[in-house]
Amino acid sequence: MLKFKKFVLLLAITLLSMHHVMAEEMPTFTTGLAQTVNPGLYACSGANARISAVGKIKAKDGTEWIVPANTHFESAVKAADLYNQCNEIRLRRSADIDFKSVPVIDAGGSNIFTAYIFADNYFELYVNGKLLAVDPVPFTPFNSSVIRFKATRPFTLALMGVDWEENLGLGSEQNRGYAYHPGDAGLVAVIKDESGQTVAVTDKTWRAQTFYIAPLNDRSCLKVRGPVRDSSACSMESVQDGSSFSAAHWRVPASWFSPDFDDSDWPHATVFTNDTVGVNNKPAYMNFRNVFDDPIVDADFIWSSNLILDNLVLMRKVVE
Ligand SMILES: [Ca+2]
Ligand SMILES: [Ca+2]
Ligand SMILES: [Ca+2]
Ligand SMILES: [Ca+2]
Repeated sequence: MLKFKKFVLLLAITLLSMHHVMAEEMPTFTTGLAQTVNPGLYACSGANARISAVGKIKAKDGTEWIVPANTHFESAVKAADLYNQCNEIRLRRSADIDFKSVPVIDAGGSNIFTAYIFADNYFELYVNGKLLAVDPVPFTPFNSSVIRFKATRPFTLALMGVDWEENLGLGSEQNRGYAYHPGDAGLVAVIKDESGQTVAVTDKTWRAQTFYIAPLNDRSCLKVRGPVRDSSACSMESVQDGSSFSAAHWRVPASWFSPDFDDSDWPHATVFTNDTVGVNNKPAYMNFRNVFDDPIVDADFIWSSNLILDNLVLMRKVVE
């Protein structure tokens, strides 16, 4: 009898843990446009400025989702600018950085590091579980940032990347003559020590997981196998009316940025070329090619597997 009870208990635990894994893997789908909860996180009158609105959308199961992402933009420290048309800061080269004007944020440790980041469109940087700074321009114009911090190796880098959107909840924007053009993403980062030596770059050794995939004109195109969230069979076409399309959402783990978080089942990052991301006409990137395209340690653009449909991507790397 005792043996049987033990068997039933083990069976229950197994089923519960299986259910737990399944629940984490399968997305919740929403349909159509989200309700605007913030009409614009940030006002910029600069060239090519797009409104960085935030929305909320309810799924059929009652769950609510913030799109394109639930960020710390309003409360967090904004990263210092390399190039930001909204602030009229337009450095022409990395040698023009006035390091004394870039605050050193304490992430626990004794060495000073410098992070250079360009994101399409938005990032939040954590070191050792501490949110250091966020991208000062959520959507466009394209900007680039520099962050200094104190840490001791090894330390854990965690980056949230958001491909912002105009059609909230639908992963699309007005672009190239279409009202519902799925925008693309990409993020590049370089970390140097105080001597100027590169200690980390974004590359395929990072882990990257997507938590928001849109637009989906057909939900069945999305293949979820364990931690793999593969939307490569989904249409990425621009359309004039994508208002009835769907989106897939997964809950962001509470401590995803912590050094203790186990990212070992997340897929490795996918790397993308400068041409694919399309930075050749963007001075926020091109003025700092000596940093981002250093021939000795060349940083790659990274993202999860789909540069177009994956819109909220968490990336992690331990710097040994
Ligand atoms: Ca930005
Ligand atoms: Ca996108
Ligand atoms: Ca984009
Ligand atoms: Ca590069």
